[in-house]
Formats: sequence, structure tokens, C-alpha cells
Amino acid sequence: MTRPARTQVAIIGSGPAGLLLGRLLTQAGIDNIILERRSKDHVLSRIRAGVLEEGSARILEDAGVGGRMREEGLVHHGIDIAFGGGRHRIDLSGPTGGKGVIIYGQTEVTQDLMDRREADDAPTFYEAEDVAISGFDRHMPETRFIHEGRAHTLLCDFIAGCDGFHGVCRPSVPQGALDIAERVYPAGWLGLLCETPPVSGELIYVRHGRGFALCSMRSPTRSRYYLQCAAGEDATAWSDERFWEELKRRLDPETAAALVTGPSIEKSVAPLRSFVAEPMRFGRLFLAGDAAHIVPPTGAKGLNLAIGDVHYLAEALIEYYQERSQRGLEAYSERALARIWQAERFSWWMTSLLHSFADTGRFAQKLQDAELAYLADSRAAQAALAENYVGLPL
Ligand code: RFL
Ligand code: PHB
Repeated sequence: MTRPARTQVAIIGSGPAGLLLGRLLTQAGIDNIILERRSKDHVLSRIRAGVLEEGSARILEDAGVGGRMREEGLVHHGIDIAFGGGRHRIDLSGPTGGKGVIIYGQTEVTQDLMDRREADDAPTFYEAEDVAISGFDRHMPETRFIHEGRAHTLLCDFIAGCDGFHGVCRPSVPQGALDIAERVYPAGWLGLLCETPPVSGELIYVRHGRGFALCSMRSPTRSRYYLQCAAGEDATAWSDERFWEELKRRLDPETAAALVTGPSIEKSVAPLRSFVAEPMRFGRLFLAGDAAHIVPPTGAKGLNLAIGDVHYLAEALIEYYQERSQRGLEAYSERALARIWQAERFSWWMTSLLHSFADTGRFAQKLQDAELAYLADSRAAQAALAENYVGLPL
């Protein structure tokens, strides 16, 4: 056993939440150490989000990691909703005073943050095994882990649980101290990444009787497509041919004809879940990002919420260290949750609007038809979608 090390903030998880928190603290001169269960390459190989709100982009820029995003990211001012054999454009910028979203992969955000952390010479332990946290209900939180076969103990002032939905931090809070709200949807998303030009200049969200589909992208030469599939579907059961055939069936004829197919680089299945654990603080442990909440990916909110949480948490920790004030830390959970519940509502609504679920009957289907018709015709309905999609104020 090595002698206990000490830091001000121990960060568990090196996803976007953990890495961004680390950067914001380092920028403010606050000492932090990140512990990550996986290897750096594994973290970078996970294909996930693709849409950044302008508010998230500004936070990344202020953190000094926005350069490549501003150069390579694609600014979008609209999305298409496709149903009933036609496509309907929703203008994002008109109703929001010129706002849009930026198409820039989570993998790239993660890479930029990792590069910056390396340049900062801030410590990260990758492949940290058996991470366990304790003492956060008292004054001396402690993190134990195994690294390269040696047991380590890390003492700290605070623990930031940025370890995602399947992490160790949330389950370490005593049972009964957290209120859980959860909805698991009876479907998943099968995603495919490939080196082909996107079928359209903007994202297309497709509602179809055979199930939802999404045409997204990472760059002018790289596309990302999704198909609604059964929950727990095995991605290997889907050959590329089967995927493309099914996607074409769900697209309107014109879009299907324009689709450029190619060999997949990656294929994976993601579950659809809404989940919130509250409060997001227990003593000296703070939860942020997917560790505290999950949204179904339909509204493109997960990564943006993680960035928002970390923005609030970093502000609170900086206030604590610079002004010895607990005010921000005490307000953190309530402040973050107010925004999270707005995103939960929007993501649930987008999901319900566009998916076909086996357990919903004719009444729900007819309501979906009515809601889509309203959305296609009503500027007020389009404005409500646009306002939420580009992101509510931080
Ligand atoms: P992450 O990214 O899951 O990172 C958590 C990290 O913690 C590590 N970890 C541990 N480390 C040490 N000890 C342990 N015991 C640990 N347990 C876990 C993990 O290895 C990992 O590295 O959480 P974070 O940082 O909170 O970030 C959240 C985002 O990743 C997530 O919300 C988004 O990807 C969600 N999401 C989307 N969000 C958007 O804003 N826009 C989108 O367009 C979007 N599309 C998506 C998505 C998520 C998807 N999937 C796969 C669920 C599309 C998909 C398909
Ligand atoms: C993606 O490109 O991965 C993506 C885009 C929009 C979403 C979800 C995922 O709503």
C-alpha cells in the first residue's frame, strides 16, 4: 500500500463531465485528480452524442477547448421532422433570436479535453480498478483504487461523481437518501457510423409505422444513422445491408433515393431511458452528468446536460475555494435539477412524438398524428421545439 495521496477534488470518471470539471478546476488553480475505470483509447472509441447547444459550446470555449470545435463543427439552423411521406423543416434560428446547434462529436470533445489535460499536466489514472468512495458524509472523503496492481488511497475535500449511469458513486449513497424517478421505454436505438456524405444538410428525425429513424452526421464526409429497434437488440444481428434496407423503408422516397450507403465503421445499440436521482449532493459527494440523470437521446440533451451540471458545479467549487463560501455548493443540486427536468420533459416529449411503441394503442397513435400535424402547421409549436432544442438558458 502506498502512502495516501491528497487532492482538493477527486473526480471519478473521465467522460465529458469529469474531464470538463477537471479543466475548469485546473483553470482556477484548484487541484484535482481523475480516476477512470477504462483505458484512454476505450473512452475515445465510444461513439455517442453529436449535437452541442450554443451554451455548451461557449462553456467549452471559455474552458480553452473550443478551437477545433469552432473550426470543424458544423453550425445547423434547422432540423427536419419527417412523417406521412414528407419532410417538414423546423427553423431553429428564427424563433430563438438566431441561435443554432453545433454538430461536433462527443469523441472530439473528449479528445480536445484529454489533450488539454495532458498539456496542463493534470493527473489522470486510467484503468483504475475497484474504485470505492467513503467518508463523504463526514469531513474527510476518501477514494481507494487499484492501479497497475498497487492499492492507492486518495484523500480529498470533495468527490465529484462523474462516472456515468453505471458508475460507483450514485450506488455509494445510502439507500433511501436519493429519490429516483425513472421510465424505461420499450425500445432501443441501433446506431451506425460510416464514411459517406450525409443524406441531407441538416438532421432528419423520422416518424414511421415501422419505427423511428434519425439521419445525423459528424462531418461532410461522415454520417451517423439510427433505427429504432427492440430493447436489448443484438447489433451483430444487423448486417450493413439489413440496416440500409430498413432505413430506406422508413425514409420518404426522395430521401431514400439520395441516401449514400457504405460499409459501417461502428454499430451499437443504446437503450432508451429517462432517469433522475435527486438530490445531486450527499455531504461532500456531488453527482454530475449521466451519474445523476439519463435522457433518451431523441432530444440530443445528454451531453449538454452533463456540460451544464459541470458548469454549475465548477462555479460552486471555485466560490468555495476563493471566497470560503458554501452558498454555491448548497444551491448546486436545486439549480442543476431545474434545468435537468426541463430537458427530461423535452426529451420525453420528442421520444413520445416520434417513436412507435408496441404498448401504445390506437388512441396514442392518433394523438401522435394530431401533434405532428399541429407541429407542421403551427409557428408557436415550432418555436417551442426550437427553443428547447437549441437549449434553455444556463
Ligand atoms: P460518460 O460519458 O458515461 O462518462 C462516465 C465515465 O466514467 C467511467 N466510469 C468509472 N470510472 C471509474 N470508476 C468507476 N467505477 C467507473 N464507472 C464508470 C466510464 O468509463 C466513463 O468514462 O458520462 P458523462 O461524462 O456524464 O457524459 C454523459 C454523456 O456521455 C451522455 O449523456 C451522452 O452521450 C448522451 N447522448 C447524447 N447527448 C447529447 O447531448 N447529444 C446527443 O446527440 C446525444 N446522442 C447520446 C447520444 C448517448 C447515446 N448513447 C450511446 C447512450 C446518442 C447515443 C446513441
Ligand atoms: C447523433 O448524431 O449521434 C445524434 C444526433 C441527434 C440526436 C441523437 C444523436 O438527437
